[in-house]
Order: sequence, then structure tokens, then C-alpha cells
Amino acid sequence: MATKKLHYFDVNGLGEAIRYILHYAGEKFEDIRYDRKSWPIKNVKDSLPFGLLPLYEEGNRSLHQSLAIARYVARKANLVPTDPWEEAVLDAVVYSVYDIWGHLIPYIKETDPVKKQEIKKKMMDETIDYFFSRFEKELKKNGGYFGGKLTWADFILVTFVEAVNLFFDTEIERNYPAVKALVQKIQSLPRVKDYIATRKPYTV
Ligand SMILES: N[C@@H](CCC(=O)N[C@@H](CS)C(=O)NCC(=O)O)C(=O)O
Repeated sequence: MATKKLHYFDVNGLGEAIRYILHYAGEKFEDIRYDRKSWPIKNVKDSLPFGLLPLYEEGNRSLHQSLAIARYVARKANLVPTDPWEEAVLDAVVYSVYDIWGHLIPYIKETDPVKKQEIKKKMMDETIDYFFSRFEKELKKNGGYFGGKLTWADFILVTFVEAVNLFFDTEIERNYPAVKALVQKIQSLPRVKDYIATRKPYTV
């Protein structure tokens, strides 16, 4: 069996959904984590196709872009529908989650504490509710999962919630019962639960 390796930083960010899915699937993989404080590690960064993490390796093949990796490992774990339309509907959910990542990046990059708070307030007051009220509606309509049963889109949303909660020191799901229930379901999945219990707490 090909050796599997996931390279990412020692944070949840764009790598955690991939870790969750690999654990859920019971895959053995090397979880290689880089310290953000030591980044860039020149020889590693130079070896990456676009200088960015995550990177996934399987034997002598490697793949970059978090969503390409997540979709690939999810497909092998039967977490991607075989019907092209159903698959595309879930892609739309996933890209919507990534649209909010786009709003979070300026917050992460901002170094002025006052401006940082302003971005946070705007995100909490406007962006989060705009997106999450819509996710909530979709989940309610589909029996608690985006695709009517567990799929990779659920992992992408839940790990995004965890990342925002860490950055903003909050619990965004508390206003959205269906999102909250999904977070609990994913965190209680076999092997994901064990991984969470053994992982070190993340810091920002
Ligand atoms: N679209 C890419 C974005 C990758 C990305 O921005 N990775 C960041 C970490 S979340 C990175 O590697 N930053 C290090 C750098 O810029 O040197 C993906 O989804 O994988």
C-alpha cells in the first residue's frame, strides 16, 4: 500500500478537513506539521508546486490545493456522491464555505489591533450570519446533512466553524441549531472522535 503523507501547518485551517476525512476512513497517514513560526522553510516551500500547503502525497505522487485533496480522499471514503448533479450541489456548498475563508484572510493578515477588531466585528455582525443562516436552511431542508447523508461538504463546513471559533474565540454555531448538531455529529464520528481526543489544542 502506498505511503500517505499530509503536509500542513500545526493548525486546523485548510488541513483539518483532510485530516478528519482520512481518520474517518481509517487511513494510515503521516501527519506532517510545520511550525508557522519557522515558516518559510526554504527547501520545503521551494518544493511545493505553488509554495503553499497543504500537500498530500501517496507513494510517488503528490497533490496540492486543499479542496482537490479533500475531494480525492473523500471520494475514496464514499463521501462524494456518484451522481454528477448531487456532486455539483455539494461542490457549491464547499465553494460557499471557501468564499467566507476569503473574508477571514484580511483578518488573519491585519496586524493593527484596532483594524483587526473592526474586521472581526463586521464579520461577526454581517458575513457570518449572511452565510450561516443559509447553511442552516440547507441543513434543515436535507435532514441535517448537506447531501441528505454524511458527505465531504459536512466535513468542510464543520472544520471551517472550528477554525473561525479559534480565531474569534467564539462559538458561531450556537445561533444555528442544525449547524451545531452537524458539528456534534462530525466530532463524534468513529476515529474522528479519537483523533480529536489525542490532538494538541490549537492556538492562534
Ligand atoms: N487555495 C489554496 C491556498 C493554500 C494556502 O493559502 N496555504 C497557506 C496556509 S493556509 C500557506 O501555505 N501559506 C504559506 C505561505 O504563504 O508561504 C488551498 O486551498 O490549498
